[in-house]
Amino acid sequence: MKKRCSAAEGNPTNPTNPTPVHTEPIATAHTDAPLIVLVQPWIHDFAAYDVWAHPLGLLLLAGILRRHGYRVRFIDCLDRFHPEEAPADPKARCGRGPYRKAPLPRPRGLEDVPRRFCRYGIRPNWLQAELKATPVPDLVLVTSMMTYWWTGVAETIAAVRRVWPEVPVVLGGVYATLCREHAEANCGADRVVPGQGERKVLEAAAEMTGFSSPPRFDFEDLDALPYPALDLKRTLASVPLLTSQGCPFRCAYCASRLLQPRRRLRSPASVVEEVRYWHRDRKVEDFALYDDAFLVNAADHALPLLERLAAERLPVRFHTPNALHIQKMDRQTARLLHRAGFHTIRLGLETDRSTSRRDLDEKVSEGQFESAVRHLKAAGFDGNQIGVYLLAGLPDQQEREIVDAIRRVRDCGVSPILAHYSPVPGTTLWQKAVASSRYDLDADPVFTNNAVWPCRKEPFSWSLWSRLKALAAKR
Ligand code: B12
Repeated sequence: MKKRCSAAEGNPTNPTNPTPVHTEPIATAHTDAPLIVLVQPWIHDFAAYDVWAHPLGLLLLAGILRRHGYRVRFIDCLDRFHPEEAPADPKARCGRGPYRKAPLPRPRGLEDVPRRFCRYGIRPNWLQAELKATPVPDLVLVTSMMTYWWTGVAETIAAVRRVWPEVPVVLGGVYATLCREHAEANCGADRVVPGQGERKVLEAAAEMTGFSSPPRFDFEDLDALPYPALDLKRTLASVPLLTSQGCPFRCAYCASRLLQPRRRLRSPASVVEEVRYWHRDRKVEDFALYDDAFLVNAADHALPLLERLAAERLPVRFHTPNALHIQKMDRQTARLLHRAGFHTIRLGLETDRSTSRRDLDEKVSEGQFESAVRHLKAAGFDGNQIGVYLLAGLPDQQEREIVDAIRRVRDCGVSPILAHYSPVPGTTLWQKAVASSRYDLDADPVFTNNAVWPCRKEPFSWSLWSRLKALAAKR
């Protein structure tokens, strides 16, 4: 393999210069530096909708690679604002909306599901044209999210290989972490790198391109990392924020601890600086928090951060598509969320069970949900700004339990949002899910797709789903 110049030789950025790296997201790479193409793959699913979704992990890695002297390009198979699309009204370019979709045959074993299975994202010939228009890179990095989207990942990698057969492809992300062996056997990548990628991506890139670039910052310090390279997106309709990583709760259905094993916090000052940056330089007005546990350790984290955001008085909106912890929602927190400009609030009630809840989680106890909603409303939030996630399709879950939970949420004047349960390997609930499924969940992650109600035995009643959906949507 060709030995490249090192970043220290070739990159005009002086590594000893203390300029804050995260405020310099524009490439400074030498033209001889390796080119890395980062790819967000297609989604294959029965339903998919963009809810402030960004490949945050992948773009974080792009930022890190760029800081280390690599040249980076980003190809987004989910780009809703692709130049080949009919031009949208600029005002309609918001952070939520439908992806383009095209029907596909249902995956083997799911032929009986009475719903359309689709590829979500850009047309294959648009991807091919973009690949052909890009100089042949030294390395391709592909990310992955939901485990059951793996066929979309495999299709994307195959498309990349058709244009660049000689270029090594590395796969990482949520699916690669939770189903490493499956990914190694089925996705067509040269290498699968599980786990958090900040340091590992540099090691893999160095090994696969022969370019040496010593680490430029302490990967343990979240404030030292560059901002995610969101500037590589053609349209930046919103920005995802990760103010903390990990979650101390050990909920039986959740994979957080497998993906982000340690709880780590960014400093409030660095988060505010990042918000200011995207708003000032890219005119972004919508910010989505991706934290698993934003309100945990609130006295040291969320509260001082919210105070600072409120003091900034920026004309921006914050959204929490990943739910907030109900038990942490007190009067002060609710008021600060409102003053700081939070616009969309999602709470994780998950289930209405009280006595047997401990098998699932210890997130909510008696009365806490109603009190959280009271605090939010007293702080100034309108009922329709507050959505409450309810898990539907847990092993052994009865219809009655979901109906009661929907009613309980509606009685508080806020909106129930049914979140279909997707069993995740490695979580406490996995074996129970396997035992309760009509599919062989261990055989193929596509069977864990939440749209197929994987934890129900035959005969499965699709009309039950329609009834629950209608009940949740009722005004
Ligand atoms: C934010 C989030 C969302 C956001 C959207 C995020 C998005 N990009 O689309 C919202 C709230 C909308 C969402 C929705 C859903 N989500 Co979600 N979500 C998350 C969450 C909390 C964080 C993901 C994230 O961005 N993390 C931060 C970034 C920095 O990490 P990362 O992407 O993993 O990247 C790191 C590594 O993976 C690696 N890496 C990534 N790419 C690559 C590439 C290479 C080459 C390498 C080397 C490394 C590498 O390095 C990165 C840095 O360390 C995860 C849980 C978690 N803690 O990860 C659940 C999670 C992914 N979601 C999950 C689920 C189930 C859902 C829903 C289906 C929930 C529902 N029932 O409705 C929906 C479906 C969304 C849809 N579009 O259809 C599950 C996935 C389960 C599964 N079977 O795969 C998770 C794991 C939560 C859980 N239940 O345990 N989600």
